[in-house]
Amino acid sequence: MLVRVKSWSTPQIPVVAGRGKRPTVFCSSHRGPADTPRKLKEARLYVCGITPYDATHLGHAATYVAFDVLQRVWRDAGVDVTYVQNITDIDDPLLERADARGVDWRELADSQIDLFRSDMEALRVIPPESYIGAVEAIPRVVEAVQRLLDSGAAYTLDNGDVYYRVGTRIDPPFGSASHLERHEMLELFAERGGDPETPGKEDPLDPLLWRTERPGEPSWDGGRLGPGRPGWHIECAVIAHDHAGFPLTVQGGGSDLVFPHHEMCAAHATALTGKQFAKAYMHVGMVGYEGEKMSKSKGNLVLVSRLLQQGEDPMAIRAVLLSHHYRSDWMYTEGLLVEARTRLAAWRRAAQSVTDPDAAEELLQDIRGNLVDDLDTPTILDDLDDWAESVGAGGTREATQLVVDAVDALLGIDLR
Ligand code: 5CA
Ligand code: ZN
Repeated sequence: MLVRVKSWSTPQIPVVAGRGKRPTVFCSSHRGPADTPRKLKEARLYVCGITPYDATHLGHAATYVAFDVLQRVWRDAGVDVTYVQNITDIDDPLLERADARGVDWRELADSQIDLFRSDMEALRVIPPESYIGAVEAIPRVVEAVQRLLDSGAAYTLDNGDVYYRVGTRIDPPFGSASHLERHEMLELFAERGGDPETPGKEDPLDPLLWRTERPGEPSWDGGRLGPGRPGWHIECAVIAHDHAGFPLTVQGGGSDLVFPHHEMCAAHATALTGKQFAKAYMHVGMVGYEGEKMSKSKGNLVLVSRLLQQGEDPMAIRAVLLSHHYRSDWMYTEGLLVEARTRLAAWRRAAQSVTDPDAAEELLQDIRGNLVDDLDTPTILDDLDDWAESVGAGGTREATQLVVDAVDALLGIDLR
């Protein structure tokens, strides 16, 4: 089969002297520190990828840069990382947008995936080893849906659409990823792509697994399911299973995916394999603009590609993103970019100067220490400001190089 989707090229990552510790990250499911093994050697990281229309806005970029930092910190601690990301290259919102623009959905998806890849490259995000489109995963999704039907975890409506039974007995049980009350689940389900009102469903929360062919919509061979196309959550469950394996060390994405997406992925995964889906869930706060969550549906977007076109330095964009803790919600303003440019210029000037070796060593420990503590990048950027003010009084170029390498390897900010 032709593999249509390629990831992007890997940035150079300098080796930094010594070794960092494994990070303690906040797990949204435990609502506290994730209980990853202290001696973790291999990590499986799955981060929910884009639905390719109107990408890449700064909210997407914040999410992928946050997990990029996680990956860098793991690598610095000697952890071997398997990183998988999907592309939701077939789904209702993509088809609706293509229709509205009067373009072919495949062309829309391809052009947006291209933009996303070049944006990620510019931001120096380490690419996933497996970058998998929903479309290429369809044969595996069909097998999985068929198995869920055969085991009684799914049912077919009169029109042929297949739904997952959220009441299926699984361990860990449905609800244990998000810990939400049923009324909260119902509200979020309706808001975020679910269809509580569809007649014939056993439970309003049951999510779609396979949508049978409709006139004018693309469809694929579904074997005994009949022609159709996959639901959203089963896509990520299957891709994560096939390319990373369960349990994932971390399942990641923006906080808009806590429910229903990650809860349903977990349910599908456990119903299919008997295994826990993920040991920990990490969710990045929502980036907003002009008073609202930045989202494709609202259209209040600041696109990375547009900033780059206007000549913006990608490292300044990265500095804006890292100046907020990954878990906090924040509003983007142009002022943040102006501030980031000034800081970056100061760090670059400092990178041309000499640093006291003890101060450099201390800063390296400080960077590592703050990263280990749930990726506290804002504190590190403040400490870099202090470093930039203190250089030049004496010291060596080698000491400066140590700082430059650490900032590059651990934060992905290139000061050259
Ligand atoms: N394709 C699905 C995931 S399988 C999806 O949510 N696509 S997306 O294009 O809408 O979003 C891509 C990623 O960016 C997701 O992890 C999402 O949670 C995150 N994201 C979307 N909007 C924002 C935002 N405003 N701030 C931070 N992260 C965001
Ligand atoms: Zn996903």
